[in-house]
Amino acid sequence: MTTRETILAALRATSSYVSGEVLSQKCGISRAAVWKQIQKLQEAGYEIESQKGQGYRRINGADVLNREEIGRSLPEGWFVPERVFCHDELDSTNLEARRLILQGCGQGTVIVAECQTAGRGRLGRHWESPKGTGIWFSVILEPGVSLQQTSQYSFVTAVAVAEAIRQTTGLQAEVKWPNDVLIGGRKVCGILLELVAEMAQVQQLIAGIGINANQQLEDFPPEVQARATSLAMEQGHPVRRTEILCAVLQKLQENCQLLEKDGFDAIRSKWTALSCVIGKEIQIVRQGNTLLTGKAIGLDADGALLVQTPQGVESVLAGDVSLRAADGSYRLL
Ligand code: BTX
Repeated sequence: MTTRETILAALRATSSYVSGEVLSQKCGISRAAVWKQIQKLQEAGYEIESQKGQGYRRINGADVLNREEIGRSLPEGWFVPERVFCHDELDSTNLEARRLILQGCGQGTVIVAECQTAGRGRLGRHWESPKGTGIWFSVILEPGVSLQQTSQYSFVTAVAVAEAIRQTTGLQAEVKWPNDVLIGGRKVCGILLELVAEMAQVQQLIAGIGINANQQLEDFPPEVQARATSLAMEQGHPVRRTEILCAVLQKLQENCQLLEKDGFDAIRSKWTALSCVIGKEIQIVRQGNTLLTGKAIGLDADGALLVQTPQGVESVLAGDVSLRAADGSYRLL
């Protein structure tokens, strides 16, 4: 164990104070050196209280997204601490994933950033990723599938996030085609799936996931406020980001394995049960234009949304969904 790990383990073991003397003995360093380590931990985001004559105490479980914290709760299987890369700031975790793929990183690599300066949404849109409040991360997958099958992984990812949120918070997370996760009709998570392919064979998939965890309404820019929410806003108290992140990784692994074992039908039925779109009157909008209006009735085998229109059933592969409100207007979620 490093000095830092020894100090953290000693502080984690109790809710009361641990004296500087005890820590200095455990680590085999001076009390002044202990104090320096404590300061570094505080700078890294750990809330540690120091009290003259008593020592040091952790105020609460740290909400720090680092390899050490994440490594303690990583699900077994694909993920190992050595392949979890945490950054204070990145342009985009999906771009970093591409760079790591070029360096040879593969399945189960996780890239996390406390903030993104160029967080990306779908269709070239921007994703707000302020510091310290969200869970902005990408996971590299190597499913060995054809180009046509990749869209299935958008649904796998959305199901994994919704299930993880439900399991860790009890909140009624729902999925919206193609792959947003909503609570109470507001977006709590966006997913950007990108692929690295050669000769029609997918080499890697990058599942980019942005979960609004501890923001308050005023933390969102005005144009996003009406359509966004966070887990903390819904729960009324902050959430532990590490716990949510690790639950998503676990569900992602489980659902990828389910897809491989039982095929897309298994994911499709989970997605349909979690969906806030199926059975509803909707419009499909693309670049501000309404493409069609009808009732969402299901997903086809490629993940296209099936919409019953007066002319017959249409299958939609791309676009945004607006839901019909009680007053007959359509609201883009
Ligand atoms: P999207 O195109 O469906 O959503 C983007 C739209 O959502 C924006 O135009 C804006 O209206 C709204 N929006 C922007 N930021 C937020 C936010 N924080 N919460 C709610 N609504 C917002 C969804 O794209 C895909 C987003 C993926 C983000 C992850 S973060 C980790 C990874 N790295 C990266 O660059 N992107 C992904």
